Amino acid sequence: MVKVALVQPRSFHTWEALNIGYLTSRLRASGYHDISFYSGFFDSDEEIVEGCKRADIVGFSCTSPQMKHALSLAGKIKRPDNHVVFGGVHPSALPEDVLKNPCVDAVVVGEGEQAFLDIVRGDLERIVRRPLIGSLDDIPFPDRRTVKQERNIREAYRDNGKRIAAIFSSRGCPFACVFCVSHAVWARKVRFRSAASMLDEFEQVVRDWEIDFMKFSDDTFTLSKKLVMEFCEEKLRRGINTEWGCNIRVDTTDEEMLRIMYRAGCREVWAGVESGSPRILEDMQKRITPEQVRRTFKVARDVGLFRRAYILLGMPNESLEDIRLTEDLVDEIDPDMVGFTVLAPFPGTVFYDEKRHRDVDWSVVDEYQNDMTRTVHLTNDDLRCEQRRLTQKYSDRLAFRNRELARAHDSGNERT
Ligand code: B12
Repeated sequence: MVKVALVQPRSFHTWEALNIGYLTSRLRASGYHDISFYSGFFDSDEEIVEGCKRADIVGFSCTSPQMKHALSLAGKIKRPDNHVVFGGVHPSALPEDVLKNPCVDAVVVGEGEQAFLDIVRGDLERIVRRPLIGSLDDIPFPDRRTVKQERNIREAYRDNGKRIAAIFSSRGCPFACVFCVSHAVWARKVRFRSAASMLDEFEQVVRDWEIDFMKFSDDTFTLSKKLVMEFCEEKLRRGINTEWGCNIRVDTTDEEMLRIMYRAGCREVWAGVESGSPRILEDMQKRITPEQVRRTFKVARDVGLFRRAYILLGMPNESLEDIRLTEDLVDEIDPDMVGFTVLAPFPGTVFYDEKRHRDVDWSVVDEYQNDMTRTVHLTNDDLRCEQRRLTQKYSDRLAFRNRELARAHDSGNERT
C-alpha cells in the first residue's frame, strides 16, 4: 500500500489545512488510507522529517510565505526512492521555478484532488494539471480528522473564546483585482456548491466538532444572490442556529440579502474596501465605488452585523492625498474592525517581477509589512509611517495581525 504524508509548512497563521483535507478525503474515497499529516505550526521540524521518512509520496501545500520552510524540510526528506510533490498557490503561480529545486519531483498546478490521486496511482509527470472538477458537490467533504482540526479549534478558542471552523461554498472569483493571486489556482472560473451540500457539511462540522462560529473562507460568499437566499432559507428551515461570518463584496450585496443573512445567523461580514480614492480603486481594477462602500456599511450596521473593512495601502500611484481619502471613508463608514495592509508583490499578482523578486525571502513578507513596496509619491518608510498612524488612530478596532504588529512595534521588535 502506498504511504502518503502531507505537510502544511509554517506561516504566521495557523488554520485548518482544509486544502490538504480535500486531497486526503479524495484519496480515502479511492481506497488509500495510509496517510499522515504534519503542520509546521504544531509539529517540530524533527517530527515532520522523521514522520515523512517512511512515506513513498510526500506533498507540501504552499503559499509564498510557506515556501522557504517547505523547501528546507523537503531537502531533508528527499531520497531517490520517494516522490516529493508541491501544490498550492505559490507552486501554481511559478511551477517551473519551484521545479528547479532538486528536492522537488513534481508540481501540481491548480485544483489538486484529481491530480494528486493520479500521482498516488503512479503518475510521474513533472507538472501535473487536471481540468477543474465539473460539480463541486461531487467532491467529498474535507477530511478534518486527518488534518487534526481539533488543534486549530483549540488555538481559535484560546484567542477568541469560541470554537471556530472554516468552510467553503465556492471556488474561484470572476473579478481581476490586480493584488490577488486566486486566479493562479482557479483561473477566473467560479463554481458554487449547492445550498444543500453546504448545509450538509455545515451541520456535520457543527455536530462533530462542537463549533460555535463558522467562517465562510471563500474569496466572496455573496456572488450569487439566489444561492445566498437559498442557503439562508434552508438553514432556517433546518433549524441550524450556529452563527457565521463571510467575505462580501459591497457591489454584490443588498439590503434584502443582508437581512436574511442576519436572520439565518450571520453576525459578521468582511469587505474589501481597499481605498477611498476612486482613481486608486480603478488602478486596482476593484470595480467598486466609495458610494457602494458607504451604502453597504450603513445597511449592514442597520441590520446589526459586525463589519470588518480590509484596507490596502501602497498602489503604485498612491499619494498622501489618496490615503487621506481612504481615512475619510474609514471615518465615515466607522467599521467595527479594520485592517491596514500594504501591497505585497506576491508571485501571481501583476506586481511580481521575476528579475526583481526572484530571490525575495517570502517567509518574511506579509500583507501587513514588507520593506519593498513604495509608490511614485511615497517611500516604503512613508507607507509604513502612514500605516502606523492609521493603526494608532483605530487602535480600538484593529484586525488581529495589525494588533500583533503594533504590539511588536511598541516593544521595539517589529519582525516577530
Ligand atoms: C482563506 C484564506 C486564508 C485564511 C485561511 C484560513 C481559513 N481556512 O479560514 C487565512 C486568513 C489564514 C489566510 C492567511 C494568509 N493569506 Co490567504 N487566502 C485565503 C484564500 C481566500 C482561500 C485559500 C483556501 O483555503 N482555498 C481553498 C483551498 C481548497 O484551495 P487551495 O488552498 O488553493 O488548495 C487547492 C489547490 O491549490 C491544491 N493544493 C493545495 N495544496 C496542495 C498540496 C499538494 C501536495 C497538492 C498536490 C495540491 C495542493 O489542491 C487544493 C484542492 O483543490 C486565498 C485566496 C484563494 N482563493 O486561494 C488567500 C490566499 C491564499 N492568501 C494569501 C495570502 C497572501 C495570505 C497571507 C500571507 C496574508 C498576510 N497576512 O499577509 C496569510 C498567510 C498565509 C500563509 N499560509 O502563508 C494569498 C497567497 C498569495 C501567494 N502568492 O502566496 C491568497 C492567494 C490571496 C491573495 N492575496 O491573492 N488566508
